[in-house]
Amino acid sequence: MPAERRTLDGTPAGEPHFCHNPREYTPGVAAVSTIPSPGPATTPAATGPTSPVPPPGRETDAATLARVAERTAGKLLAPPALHRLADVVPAPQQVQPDPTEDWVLPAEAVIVASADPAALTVAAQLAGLLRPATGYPLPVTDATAPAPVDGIALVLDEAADLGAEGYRLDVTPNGVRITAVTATGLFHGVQTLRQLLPPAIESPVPVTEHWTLPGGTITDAPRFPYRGAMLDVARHFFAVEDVLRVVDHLARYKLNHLHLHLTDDQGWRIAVDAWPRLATVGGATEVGGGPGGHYTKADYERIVTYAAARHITVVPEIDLPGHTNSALVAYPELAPDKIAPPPYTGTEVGFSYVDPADERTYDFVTDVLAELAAITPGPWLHIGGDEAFKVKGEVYTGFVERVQRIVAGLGKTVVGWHQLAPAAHVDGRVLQWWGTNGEDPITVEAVREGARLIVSPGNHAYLDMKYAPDTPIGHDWAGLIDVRKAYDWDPGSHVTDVPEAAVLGVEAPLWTESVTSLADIELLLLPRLPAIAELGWSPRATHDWDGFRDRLAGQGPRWATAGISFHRAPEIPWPTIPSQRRPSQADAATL
Ligand code: TNX
Repeated sequence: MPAERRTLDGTPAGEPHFCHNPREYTPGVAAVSTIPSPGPATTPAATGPTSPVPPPGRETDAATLARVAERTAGKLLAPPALHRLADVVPAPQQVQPDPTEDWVLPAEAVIVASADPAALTVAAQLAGLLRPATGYPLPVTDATAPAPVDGIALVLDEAADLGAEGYRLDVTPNGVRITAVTATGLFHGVQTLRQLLPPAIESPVPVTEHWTLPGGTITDAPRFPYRGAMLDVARHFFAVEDVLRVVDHLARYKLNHLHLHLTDDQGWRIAVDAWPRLATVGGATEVGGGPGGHYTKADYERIVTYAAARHITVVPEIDLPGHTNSALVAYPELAPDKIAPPPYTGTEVGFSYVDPADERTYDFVTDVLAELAAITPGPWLHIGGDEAFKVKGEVYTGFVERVQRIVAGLGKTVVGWHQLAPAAHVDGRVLQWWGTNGEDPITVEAVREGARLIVSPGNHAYLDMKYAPDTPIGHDWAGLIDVRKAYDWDPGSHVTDVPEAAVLGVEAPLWTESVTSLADIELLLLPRLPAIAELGWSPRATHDWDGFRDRLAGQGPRWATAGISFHRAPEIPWPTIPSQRRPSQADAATL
């Protein structure tokens, strides 16, 4: 039967959405059971003393019949799909639902991937995502030309017209097939597949559930190549595990860059062999007087590797020439007066700077950036450049131009806050816009000379802004940012006179002056991160607040099931959410 073309979010006119009727939602997790993980791929009919499991490839007719019967019964028993093919965040480019093509993941499903190490890695990641909740073995095999199987096929196809990150996902009664040109595309397709399964798929323990996938085809690719979030690990230090968990959140929503703000007045967070006191002394402080901390190179490489495995590029930032008090505490020779300032644990900005008139400063910058470049596989080095209030005019631009040359000499592409704009252009330069009114002739001029923009408007994309006056943590200098404010703007036209072609992408920064724990991070990140992710990924034509908030609402039970805390933003029609885990402190504060 030909697929019926629906509206972009897949909603036929007048069709009620389950989120509007929370009572219809029966979370699978309510049925958490202790079913043991099955051993080899079997069906209930094929197990038991009288029905030995035939060796693979030698199934009896009876076993085949039993499998078919079970699948058919499963379909008859299955409740109508709880969500539809279009209930995905970020919204896919194109959705063609076909409810006659639903598929129920059977216990004996296999995952077949193209015989390519990167594709097989994605297949193994998919199996790792699906095994805990299903309890199914989901063996991963390769095939030179994977044919449709009653299972999941991940197919690399160089000839497919899907771009570097796109994918196509087909759900038919034979199973699911994800096709992409690259393993990155397959990985994004897997994130979509995950959201097409019932929320109970997020359960860390086996759950009784019909693992129904809505039938049809999704064809998807991102609007912008750069989609990111920033974590400030300088104002407060966060353990590697916390950062890895943030990486997981990014991956879910198809973000592909993690910007780490590694240095600031309150702490220096990355080990540098040539300047060891940066980490040991400069890293020993944080906002509020806590112990701080720093990443060893091995820690940093762990983050980079974990992110890379999730198709995310780390963008490290060394903020220069301002925001450097912690470096001056460690090495007073870098200070303009050569006197060590006291360690700083407050939240003011703009008072510190490394001496732009001293050659030793450029040795420091070169050593730091060279060591960082050596452990950073991605193309970017972010050099900050914001709020250097005491380094003005030509001294500032001269400093920046020199540092830009150092970055280029290391074979990296320079990124900096948009204050870098008046400095001369260098090849590939990227400016990160963080203004609040979309007007800046100096940035426009830099773009005319070839700079590209990452847009992070303070009043839409800053995740450290409060949602509402009673949000327990966060700032409000750029205004309050509720979910709608985070969602309702357009990165492609936000900065006046900057054409969409010059916009590399979008990033949501999380500054951490008031953020001290993972629960705090999640409170501010979720649910606004998916809003920014959708702006970066989805075609503008899909932009629709009502549709978005319904789809976003569907993420709530997934987070709750996975034990992820989030802000129950009142403008989102959250369905009844299973309370599988005890709410975190942050949740308690905002429920
Ligand atoms: C401005 S945005 C800063 C940061 C602060 C942030 C707090 C930018 C480039 N600089 O130093 O942490 O505001 O919202």
